[in-house]
Formats: sequence, C-alpha cells, structure tokens
Amino acid sequence: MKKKALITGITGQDGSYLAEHLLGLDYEVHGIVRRVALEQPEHRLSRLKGVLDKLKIHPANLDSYPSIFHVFSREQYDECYHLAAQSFVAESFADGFSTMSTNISGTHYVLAALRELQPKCKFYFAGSSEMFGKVRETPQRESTPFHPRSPYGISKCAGFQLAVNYREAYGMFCCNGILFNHESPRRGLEFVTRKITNGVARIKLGLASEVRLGNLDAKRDWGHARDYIEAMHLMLQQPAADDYVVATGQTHSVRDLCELAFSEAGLDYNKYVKIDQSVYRPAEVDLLIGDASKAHSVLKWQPKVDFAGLIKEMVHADLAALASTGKSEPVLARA
Ligand code: GDR
Repeated sequence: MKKKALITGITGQDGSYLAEHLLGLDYEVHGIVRRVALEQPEHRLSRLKGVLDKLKIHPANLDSYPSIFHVFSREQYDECYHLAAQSFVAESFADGFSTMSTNISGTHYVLAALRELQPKCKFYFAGSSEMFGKVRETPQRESTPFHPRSPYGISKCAGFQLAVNYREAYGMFCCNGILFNHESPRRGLEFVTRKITNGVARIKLGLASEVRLGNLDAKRDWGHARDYIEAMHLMLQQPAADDYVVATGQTHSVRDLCELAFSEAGLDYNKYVKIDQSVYRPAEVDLLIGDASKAHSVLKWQPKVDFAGLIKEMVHADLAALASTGKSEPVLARA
C-alpha cells in the first residue's frame, strides 16, 4: 500500500520540493490549494509544473473550518504537512490581523479536523527560527526560550504550542520543525536572498541599476530548502513525535550575502546596493544561528548545500531565467 500524504501550502517553495521528494519515495501526494490559485495555474502553480499531473489537488481555504473539515472527510492520510501560512515577516507588521488569523486559526482548524476525523494521521507543523526573535542564547536549540519580534513570530509560537498541546492532550503524533531560513531559486521575490539574486541578474543584464535594501547587518543562518524538506519527512518517520531545530549552524549578514551574490556575477555590491529606510522593520531579529545537533543525531539529517553553494545556484538560476524571458515576476511594494 502506498503511503498517502497531504500538504497544505503545496504551491510554495517548500511544498513543491516536498511534493517532489514524497513522489520520489512512492507516496500518493495530495495538496490543498486556494481556489483563487487554481484560477491562475500558470502563475500560482508554476513551482509544481514538473509534477502537477501526479498530484491530487483539493481546493480549500485555511480561513474556513468547514472547508478544511471537508478535505479530511474525503480521504484518509498517513501524514499531513502543514506548511501553508502568511510567511513574510514584513507583511505581518503591515497586517498583523490577517497573519494571526491565517497562521493561528488555520493551524488550529487543521489540527481540530484531524483530531475529529483521523487522529492517527501524523502531523508536521512548520515552526520557525523567528520564534527565537530577540535571542536568549546563541546558538539557538530546541530548549531556547521563545521571544518573537513580529506578529508572524507570535503566530508561529501559537502554532507550535497548538501542536504540542494536541500531542500532549490527545496523544496525536504532532511534530514541530523549527526551521531556520531556507532558500532556493524557487524563493519568492519578497525575501532578501531572492530579492538580491534577482537584482544581481537584472543589473547584470542591464534591466536595473540598483537594489534597494533595509538592514544589511541582520544575520541569518541560511540553508537550502531542498535539504530542509528532507528533515520534515524524517521527523514523521520516528517512533515518537518531537520537535527539532533544522539549521546549518553557520551565520552570515545580509551584507555578506550581497558581497557574494554580486561577486558571483563579477559586480561590486557597493556600487548597486542602496539603503531604503522604508524596508527596515519596526522590530528586528538581529542574529540567528541554529544548533541542529538533535536533528543530526536522531534524524541522521545533514544539510548538503552550504551558503556559498546556495547563493551561487540562485544567482545563476536568476541569470538563466531572465536571459531566456527578459522579464521577472512582480515584486511586492513592501519587499
Ligand atoms: P526572514 O526573511 O524575515 O528572516 O524570515 P527575509 O528574507 O524577509 O529577511 C531576512 C533579513 O534580511 C533583512 N533585510 C531585508 N529583508 C527583505 N525581505 N527585504 C529587504 O529589502 C531587506 N533588507 C534587509 C530583514 O530585515 C531580515 O533581517 C524568513 C521567512 O521565510 C519566514 O517565513 C521564516 O519563518 C524565516 O525566514 C525562518
């Protein structure tokens, strides 16, 4: 019997890599997609284009409990990966209410429907290093206290605690991944890595003359999304449900990222990066560096791609994509 998995957020960076990974392991893969996305398949389902015909897609909306309940009432799943969220931290300052509602209630609806209809289904929640926020210790590990610095971070703390509570109160197999930043050529243009690598490609090809950024001193632990989705899957294969930090253990500043990305295209970032005060956040997470020892020892998980390899892949993917089409996706005004 094939294992059956459901992915919320299957159209995103992580969802698309996870779908490919699970198909490769001979899973039957289902995904929840908003109806609005189904109406614009070329744009919204673009990351799934290589595997779309192998997936079963269910239209549903995380803001509606009946719509989530309906999905789980139709098929039984072995595993559910809850990745769907409003995931852009800056946007959560602009509209904290929708971020809270989608991220907290959406998670609660999925857990409540699972409890009601298929309590044996294993559940993964996409927690985040943003939960550590104003860090209490460095590097951050599973036992580090949370101190979120944004509505997004607060919403992820709530989702994390919901998963823990369903595990403890109802004995459900609920795992939290505490994933540090993870990127790839499939990253949305609003996130700083892709904003920079796309900007480098645009400048190199004469389509732009600058990239406008905020805080260059912020430090992040950046890994490759394709490596991180493997850790999600491994968590659900363990004998007991638990929470795991997933990180590379290396930290770099946004400035280091600029230097590397521009030099990959033979450019000097000092000439092209402009500081834009409007991109600064009202409260910043200054330094993130993860200690993934538990994932190494229990899950036998190791990242394969380092920071330099990641940025190189992203710059060259953006150069190739822009050279072939001459145009890129629209960028959010606030990004
Ligand atoms: P982050 O990712 O907030 O860490 O959350 P993002 O790439 O948006 O920001 C990283 C850091 O770069 C600084 N920065 C800028 N950021 C953006 N987006 N645009 C800019 O122009 C810019 N200039 C400087 C930011 O201030 C910040 O310090 C990501 C998301 O994927 C979350 O959903 C996820 O949970 C965490 O990573 C782990």
